[in-house]
Amino acid sequence: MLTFHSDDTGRRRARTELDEGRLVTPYECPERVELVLRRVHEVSLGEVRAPETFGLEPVLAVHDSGYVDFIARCWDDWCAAGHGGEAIPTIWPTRAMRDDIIPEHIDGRLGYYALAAETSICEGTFEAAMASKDIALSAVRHTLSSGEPCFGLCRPPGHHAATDQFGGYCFFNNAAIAAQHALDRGVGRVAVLDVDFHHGNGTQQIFYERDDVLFASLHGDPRTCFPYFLGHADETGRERGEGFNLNYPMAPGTDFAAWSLALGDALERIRDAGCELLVVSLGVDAFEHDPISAFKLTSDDFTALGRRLADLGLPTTFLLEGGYAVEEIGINAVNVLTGFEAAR
Ligand code: Q9C
Ligand code: ZN
Repeated sequence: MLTFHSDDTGRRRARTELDEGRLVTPYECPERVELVLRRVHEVSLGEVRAPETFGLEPVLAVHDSGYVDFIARCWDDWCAAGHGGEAIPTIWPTRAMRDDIIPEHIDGRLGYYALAAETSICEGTFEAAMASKDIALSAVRHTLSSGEPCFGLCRPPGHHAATDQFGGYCFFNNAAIAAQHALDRGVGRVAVLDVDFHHGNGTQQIFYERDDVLFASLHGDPRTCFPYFLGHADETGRERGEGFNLNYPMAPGTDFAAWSLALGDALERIRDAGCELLVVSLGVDAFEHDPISAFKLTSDDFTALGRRLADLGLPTTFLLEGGYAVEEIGINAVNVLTGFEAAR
């Protein structure tokens, strides 16, 4: 299987993440990509190629232009304001305030465009996010042109990024950008299957009123898990999108036996919907030893997941999302890919 990778993903090297009341070294770190890449080589998965560059047009197809502009300028504006640390939001347009006037000051803009406070913006963040979406676009283009599966070693991840919000370590929604690109190139319907431990709130929001993308997400129940405010089972889509959003929230402690029942249901619905392309939001933080997640999947379960995905028989693009057990991230992500290859 072909892998797309770029060293530019390493241009985001944040020093801070607000975690449990302390500033810690971010879980979402450049080493994640290095270790997955090492594993790709170890198992001889296949060729590793640099992405093409696609510019902002495919980003603007799913994100708000004011938001994209904010991500591009945030770091410079933060520095120009004389702020010494990394950019962390401290105020939001909450229920008791107005959200119809976008502030001018960077502190206000940061809160307007942020969905959470753990994702510090630092030098190189925009450049890394650009590389990440170029990887996703290159991967999906390869799948479309060849019919072959492809792996996009995306970083930063994307599935929490909404039309006009960043957070949960995500800036541009790589899977949504790739899915939209496929639609724009003539694919009739795309399935985005999100197996990351966390609900893909951004992908859900972007496609919520549409029937050309079927979004299915298996995740920790938002009653107790990030992102807390989206991902319940009764969110099934709106208007023509009704029935094209499928959430499978599961309790902390869920193991592969229970998780794979939800997977089976999602795969059946993807099959029934007549999707022509599968984009997998491949987070591997459902792993039993992930430091910030609560499911109990083993490394072998990820191989089994890959085999199950191959059963669909669809052209498939895998895009890396989360996964923070740095020791095992390469094994777990690549196990999905080798399981898929072995079964197709
Ligand atoms: N104490 C992805 O997996 N909450 N994002 C972290 C740590 C944010 C995860 C809390 C988790 C975001 C792409
Ligand atoms: Zn996650």
